[in-house]
Amino acid sequence: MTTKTEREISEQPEKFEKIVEQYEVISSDLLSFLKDIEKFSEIDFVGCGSSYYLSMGLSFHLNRVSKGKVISKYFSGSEVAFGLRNFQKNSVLIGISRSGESSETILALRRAKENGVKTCAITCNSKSELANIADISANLDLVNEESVVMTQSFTSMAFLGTLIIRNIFDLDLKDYMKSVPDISSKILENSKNLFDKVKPENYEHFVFLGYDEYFASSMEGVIKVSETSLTPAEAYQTLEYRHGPKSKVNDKTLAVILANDFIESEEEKMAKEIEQLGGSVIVMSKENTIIKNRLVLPFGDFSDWFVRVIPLQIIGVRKSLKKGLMPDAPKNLTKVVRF
Ligand code: F1P
Repeated sequence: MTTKTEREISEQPEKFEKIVEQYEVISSDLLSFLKDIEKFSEIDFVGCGSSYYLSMGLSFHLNRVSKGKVISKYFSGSEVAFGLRNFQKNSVLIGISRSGESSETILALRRAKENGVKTCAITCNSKSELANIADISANLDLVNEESVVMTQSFTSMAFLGTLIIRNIFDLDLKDYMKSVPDISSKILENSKNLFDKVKPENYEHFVFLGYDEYFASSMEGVIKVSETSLTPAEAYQTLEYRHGPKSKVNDKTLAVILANDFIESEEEKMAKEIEQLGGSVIVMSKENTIIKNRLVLPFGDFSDWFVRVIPLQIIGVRKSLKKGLMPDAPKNLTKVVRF
């Protein structure tokens, strides 16, 4: 019997196709608002849970693609909602929320508005309070996720946000739009083949490693595995792992390294270190690696950061089912956190 979570994971390529088809309409308001981006002092993102790591990934990508022209920060809903952060004059705060009803994210945007900050939203619910509060919102009502655990909503909002960021800086969208649905179908299939061999569900300790956007993907992997399978999982910048955390490596450790083009050779040395300590490693990268277990992708420039979350979603569900848990009914969690 396939769970809702498994179905929603498998539907991601077709959701990405729909986003490509409807991109002009969905993005037009937000795009025209952000187009002359240099006039803003900062473009920041805010969200909770998965939507916080989504905010992190989008912020890293905006800083990268703008080549320093734009300053972008990311915040959790609570740090803005309860006054730990100040607002910069002439900045924009973009709220990220599947439901559009998370109280901390809503409060964050309310505080921003009270301080004269322009507010935007990316949400899967155009009828939500967040969409209503924001000056401008980009709505993905085509994503109607039933599971508590965010999977296709995370990657769909990340894809839309990444498209808009790349569109603002006139990067080639045509090839990118065409490739993302295709590589996500391939990574679903390649993950199944690899995982039938590696059997991630037999491990007890998961480590996800990467930099920048790929660190955000790794953090999303941590909460996916934690929420669905109640199994220890942690994330670090790849080479940070050797500065202490590797002490926990054992033969039940499975590390997944989301390697990037710029320092992949160093990241592979980390992979070898983990294997020498008795752990197992999977490397996601553009090139074939010396590491036996790998998922090869056409990009290593961070533009595929949300696609790399898909194998981590699958690891969480496989582990959950192995433990006899229900991925559709994660322990202690609700679909929306309201107060
Ligand atoms: C944020 C969130 C989810 C989490 C759970 C509780 O929701 O933290 O990431 O999986 O569903 O809410 P949202 O603001 O994106 O709707």
